Amino acid sequence: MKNAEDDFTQDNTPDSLQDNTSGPPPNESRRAFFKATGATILAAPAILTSPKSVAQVISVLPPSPPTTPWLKELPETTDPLQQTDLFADTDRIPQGDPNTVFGECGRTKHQRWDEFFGNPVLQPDQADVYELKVEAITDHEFHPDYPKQLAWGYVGHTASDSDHLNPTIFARYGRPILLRLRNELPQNHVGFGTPEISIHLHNLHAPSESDGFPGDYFSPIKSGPTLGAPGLFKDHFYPNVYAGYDEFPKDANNPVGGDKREALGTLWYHDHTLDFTAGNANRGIAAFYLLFDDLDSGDEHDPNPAALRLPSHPYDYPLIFQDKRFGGVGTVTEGIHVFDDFDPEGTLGDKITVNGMIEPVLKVANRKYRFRLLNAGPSRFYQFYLVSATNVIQQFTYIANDGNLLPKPLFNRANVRLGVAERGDIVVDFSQYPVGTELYLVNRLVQDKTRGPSGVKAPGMRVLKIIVDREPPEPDVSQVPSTLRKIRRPTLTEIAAAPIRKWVFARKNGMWSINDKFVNVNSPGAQIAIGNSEIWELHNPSGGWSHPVHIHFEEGIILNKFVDGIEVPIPAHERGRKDVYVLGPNTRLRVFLRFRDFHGKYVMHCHNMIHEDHAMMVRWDIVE
Ligand SMILES: [Cu+2]
Repeated sequence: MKNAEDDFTQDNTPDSLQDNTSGPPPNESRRAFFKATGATILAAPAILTSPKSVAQVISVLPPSPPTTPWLKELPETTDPLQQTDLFADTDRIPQGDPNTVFGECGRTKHQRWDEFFGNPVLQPDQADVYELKVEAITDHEFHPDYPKQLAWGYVGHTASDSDHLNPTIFARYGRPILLRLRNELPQNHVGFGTPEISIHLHNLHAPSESDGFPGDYFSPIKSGPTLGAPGLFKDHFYPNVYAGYDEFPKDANNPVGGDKREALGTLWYHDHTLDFTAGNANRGIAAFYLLFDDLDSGDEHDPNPAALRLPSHPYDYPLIFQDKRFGGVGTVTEGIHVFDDFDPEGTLGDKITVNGMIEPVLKVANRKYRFRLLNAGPSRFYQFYLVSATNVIQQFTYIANDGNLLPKPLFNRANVRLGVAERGDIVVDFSQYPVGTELYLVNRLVQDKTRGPSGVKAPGMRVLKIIVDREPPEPDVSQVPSTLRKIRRPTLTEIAAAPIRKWVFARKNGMWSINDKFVNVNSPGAQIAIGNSEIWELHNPSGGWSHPVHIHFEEGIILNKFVDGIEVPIPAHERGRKDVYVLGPNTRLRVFLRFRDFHGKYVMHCHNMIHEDHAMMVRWDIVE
C-alpha cells in the first residue's frame, strides 16, 4: 500500500528558505491571501505545486555552518524582570476598559476587573505591574562563529538594572499581574515572521482577552480579525489565582482563591500570532514566567513547614531550547538564521539554541539545582540525557511536567522527553561531583523531518556543557520531598457523567486539520457551558507524524492512552496534570477537563508550530 507520506509534494526550494534576500512574499500577502479565501483550504493547492519530496528538500538544504563548541557562558543566575511604574503616565494607568483613546489596541474589557480591583482604574499596590517591548535586536550573537544578526524578543528592564532580552517573570499566586506589551517591531519588516504580536502566557488560568488568542494580534497599524482596533500596546491581566476560583472561593482559609492542587509553576510566554507563530517564536519571542505559592515557594530556606524547599534562585535555572537553521557555507545567508513561514513542512533546525545561544557552557556549584527544561519549538522533539565526559548516563529526579509538580518525584531518571511546548523540571544533585567535573546535556532523539521524531540513538548531540566549578558559598539546605503536590483526579461519577467530544488530528490537502477543518478564529468549533466538565478524545490516526496537542487555559488529566487501538500504560511523567498531550503515530488519548471561572474564546492546536500555522487549530468557547 502506498504510504500517505509519499503523496506529499510541495513547491519549495533552498532559495525560498533564505532570509531577506530572495525570500517568501511579504507576510501580509500571505495573510491577505489566506483571509481572502475565507480559510486556508485554498492555500494548499497553491503552495503544493512541485513534485519535490520533503526528504529531497531537506537533503538539498545545506547544513548550518560548523561551530566551535563551548565558547560562551550562560549567566550563573536568572535576572528577573523588574516592575515598571505604570502610574506616572496618568493618561495610561491600567484600567478595565481598553484605553484606545491613548493608544491601546481594541481589546475587550478585562473580565472580573471590578471584582478584583473595585475601581475602573488600577490603584497602586493592587497588582505587580510590568512592561515589555517586543523589539528587533540587530546584534544578537547565537554563536561567536556566526555574524551578529537580527533576532526578535521581549525586552524589559531587569533587577540588575539593564535591558534584557526575554527576561524571566517571577510571579506569585495571590498577587495579580498587569503586563503592558508594546509592539515596537519594524512595521516594514521583510523576511520570515510578521511584525504583529499576540502574547500567550502558556498555560496561565487567564481570562480570554489576556490569553493571547491568535486572532487578537496587533500592531500600530493592524489588528487581528477578533480584535477591535490596532494600537501601540495591549494590557494583559493575569489574576494568578488557582483554577477552580468559583468552586473554591477566596476566604480567610483560602486567601488566594481556587483549588491549590491546580497550581502551575513553570510557565512560558511566547508569540501566538495567527499563521506566524512558528516564525515569530523562532525569531526569539519566547521567555519564562515562574509562578510560586506557599508550597513551591521559591525559597529553600522557607521556615513554613508546608513549604517544599526545592532548590531555589539562584539555583533554580530555566533552560529554553529552540532548533534553528542557519544559511550554509558559501550561501548569501551564510551563518544567518533562516526559516520558511510558508512551507507546511517548515524548516527543521540542525542547531539547538539554549537560552538563545548555540553550545553554551553553564558553570554550577556542587550542590542541588532545579532545571526547568522547555521545548520552545518550532517542531523538534527532544530526549535529553545528562552524561559524563565519557558519555556515561547520569541520573536525576523528575519533579514536574508541563509546569505541574508531580504527586511524587520520579527518582533515578535517565532522560526527559519533551514534545514542543512541554516542560520538564528536574533536580540534579551536583554534590556528587568533585569541582572540575564536566558534564553534558545531550539530545539523543533522532528527527530528520519536522513531522516528528524517530528513534533514540547514542551518543546524540551535546547541546549544553555543565562544569562543576565551585563549592557553594553556604550549605545546601534544599530538598526533594517524597510527596510534592496533591492531584485532584476526577471521580468515577464525574467521568461517567462527562460528555465526550472527539477531535481528530489529520493531514488534509497538504495542510493540517482538526476534525477535517482548518482554523477559523471567527467561529468556535465547540461551546462549553462554564463550570462543565468534559472528556476530550484526541486522536491521531496517522502512522506518519506526531502532534503535541496543546489545550489552552485548563489543565487536563489523561484517563486512557491507546496505540494502534490497544490500551497502553500512561507513562509516569504524564500521570499528573498536563496542557500538552503528545499524540504519537496511531494514538488516541482520553483527557478529562474542567472549564471554569472565565468565559470567552480559547484555542486547541498542535504545538508543532508549523502544523499550527498551517491550520491545525480550533477555536473553542466557554459560554455563560
Ligand atoms: Cu502536529
